[in-house]
Amino acid sequence: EWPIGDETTWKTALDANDVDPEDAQGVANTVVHHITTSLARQAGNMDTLAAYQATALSVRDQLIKRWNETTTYHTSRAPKRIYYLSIEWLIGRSLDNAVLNLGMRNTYEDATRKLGFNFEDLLNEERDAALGNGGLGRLAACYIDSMATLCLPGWGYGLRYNYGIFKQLLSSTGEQLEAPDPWLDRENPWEIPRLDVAYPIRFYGHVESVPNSDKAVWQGGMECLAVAYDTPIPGYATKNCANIRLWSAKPVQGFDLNSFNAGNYEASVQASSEVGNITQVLYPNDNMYAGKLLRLQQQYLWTSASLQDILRRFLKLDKPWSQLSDFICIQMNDTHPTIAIAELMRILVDEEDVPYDQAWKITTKVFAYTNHTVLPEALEKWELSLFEKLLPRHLQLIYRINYEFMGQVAKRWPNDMDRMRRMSIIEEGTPKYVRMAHLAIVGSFKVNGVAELHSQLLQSTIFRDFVEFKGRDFFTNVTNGITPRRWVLQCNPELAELVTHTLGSDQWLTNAQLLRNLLPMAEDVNFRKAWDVIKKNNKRRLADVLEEELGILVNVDSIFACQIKRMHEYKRQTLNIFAIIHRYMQIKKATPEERKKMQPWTFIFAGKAAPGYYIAKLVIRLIVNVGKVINNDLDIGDLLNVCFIPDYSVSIAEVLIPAADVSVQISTAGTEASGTSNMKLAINGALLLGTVDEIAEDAGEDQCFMFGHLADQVQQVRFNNSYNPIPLDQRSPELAEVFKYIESGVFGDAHIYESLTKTVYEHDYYLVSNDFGSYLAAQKLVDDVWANRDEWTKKAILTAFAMGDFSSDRSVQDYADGIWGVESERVPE
Ligand code: 8GP
Repeated sequence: EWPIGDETTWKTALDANDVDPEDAQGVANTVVHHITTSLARQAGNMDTLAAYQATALSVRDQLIKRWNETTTYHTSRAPKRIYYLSIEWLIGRSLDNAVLNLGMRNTYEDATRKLGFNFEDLLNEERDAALGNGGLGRLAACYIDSMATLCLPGWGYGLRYNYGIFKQLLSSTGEQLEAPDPWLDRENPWEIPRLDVAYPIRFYGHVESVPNSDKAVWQGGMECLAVAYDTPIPGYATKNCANIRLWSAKPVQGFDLNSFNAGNYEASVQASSEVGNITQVLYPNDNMYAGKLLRLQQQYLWTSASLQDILRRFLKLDKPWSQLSDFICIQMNDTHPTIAIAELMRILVDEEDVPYDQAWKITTKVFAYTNHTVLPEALEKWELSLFEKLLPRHLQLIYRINYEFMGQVAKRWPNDMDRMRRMSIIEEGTPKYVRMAHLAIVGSFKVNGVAELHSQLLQSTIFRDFVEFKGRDFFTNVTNGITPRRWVLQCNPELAELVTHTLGSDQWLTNAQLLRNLLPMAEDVNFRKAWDVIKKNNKRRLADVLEEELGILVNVDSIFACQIKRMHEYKRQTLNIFAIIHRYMQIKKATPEERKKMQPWTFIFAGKAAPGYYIAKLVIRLIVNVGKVINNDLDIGDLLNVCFIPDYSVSIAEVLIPAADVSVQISTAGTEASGTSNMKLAINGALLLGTVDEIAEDAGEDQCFMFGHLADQVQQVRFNNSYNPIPLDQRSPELAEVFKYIESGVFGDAHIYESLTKTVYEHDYYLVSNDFGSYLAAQKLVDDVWANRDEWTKKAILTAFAMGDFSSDRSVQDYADGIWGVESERVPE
């Protein structure tokens, strides 16, 4: 029975709407339709921005149809669903990716050309959705692409920040300046506001216990709403479309009625703008915990709204709570959503009348936690007093969780007070803290690291006690991955075409292991030629950008060595820039004959420093100023260039990565959980110059240039640096020379860099001096191989085509099989 109105009218209208534009004319029709309706423009009055917007809206129509079909299909099938909770989604641009995944790239290109526009120009009108800092946020974006492509019934949940990661500007003296990124100013064609999907969120207030029960009543404080905005994510070669639901904070009412009545109009408006603050801005820290109240508000608003949404969907199934984990799994991307564990307990116990013990059984079958770092400064721990003020009921529940947990620990290890102190969710001391990683472990059924070595280190260091408590099987590894759709097909179309042509099909895009079939092509002269042409084209494209944007002319026949990632001491951009200075000194000293034998390099850096991270910002300043001297030194010809590309973003990465010859991955051994730029660079044929890296196993150590102390040596070296220090000129005479050169003022006032060099002169926690000599030696090996370009190309091909394991499809399938227990639900054609 048709619910409302006349059935024939409805069905005819639905059918009429259901036409998929199949050819360029059909697509052009939809674009023009949006120009004249959605944009309210005269057809003749168009610029590229308007053309981009109309094109995006036309693509969005396609996505929404698929989104609807997927939702309807999954609702009818009622499968187990996976929800991926990530506080960051570093999506980048969507238009190119969407038309590629829809298989409509050519049609859209044709259609817009016929309408008088160059498709590339339209693509460049789009602003990046930069709702993330770095690896963790981009990982979430790759994973949702894979979830859609693998047809998994899954959604992502996050926050709709009005301001994404800051724009990085450089002052004339090379200092990083931060400007806001109001990415929504131009409207975001990819989002669907769901103003009807809104959940109440409470902060502060007080708790009243209910006698003779586990329950409590949390009331008062401040209430606001979390409103949903959806971003459809199309899978590749499937109708399935996943969703990222982002929450925006809104006041419950437009104004506070009390102040309104009192005639205090200003105060009433102010109250609502305070609420709006919650989702205003992304915190710009990467691998560094800041402990701000607003951040905890963000975390709670996001996880509470997501849980309410997830449970509402579950409740429609009419199943008992005991079956919750048969229908849902929640993956926590780091500890940021860990408060969800206490929130689920609160909902079950306080609102759904589930007894505490039963609620705990249900809760601990639902959550899984991914750890992304062993760095202690990145582990979240909230000051207890702040936590208690904002979320009083949650703290009570955490106390109870911890009480029961400590009881179990005491039972296994009686009188081991030290162990209890180490493992407790509450860190004793002044002040006290709530340790989110401990809560995440205690409340989850599975915990994983993001690379083999990282997962091992987790178990042998920061989570060691928990391994003894939970057993080895509780901890697992899921090595990170990247989507070959964006990171080959979209960013390197010529390489993608070569691969598809040689393999005779594009199936490698959904089964990246097929790339291995191309390994023998390393021996094929013609293939190598084709490969070199593509690399050269990509290098030219980047060189044009460097000339246009930075005014730096680079030698496209030089080795393009890219270190593109957040600025961080552990990532050791320092090691790289010091080695560049060393190279410059060598060139300056060399005779013309010797110079002829030297290989030309172009070092490319890009990355943001957290605004409050003084040393990281100083490193940027040094790189920029070294670049100025070297790039302007006519004497050295084109043997060396140094570029710092400001405002690194997903879009800039898409230009840099296909052009790289060398992938610089030189963080202190054991500090980088996984790294993902390494995977993108390798699959595009850059050779790995690095300390430990899991991809070296697949590529083969022969293909890579590895150097430096290993993870298990780091502690000892650190100890020696601090307690049995040897003067720098003995630890590394080369580095001591470099420092003297800096101190001589060649790169500007030497005092500026004192606090940076001091970190090395003194404790050198990151082993810059200890690894310097072997880093130089590894670069020498790079020089030698570059001198034999045929050998180089072979290595590049062998590296790229061994990268199948690092597809995010493999990672996500590992999660689905090993942790989530969800299966593919492909929407029928
Ligand atoms: C990063 C890790 O540093 C990197 O090794 C790993 O590949 C990546 O996560 C994905 O697993 N960590 C972060 O991006 C991070 O801690 N971000 C903070 C802002 C939360």
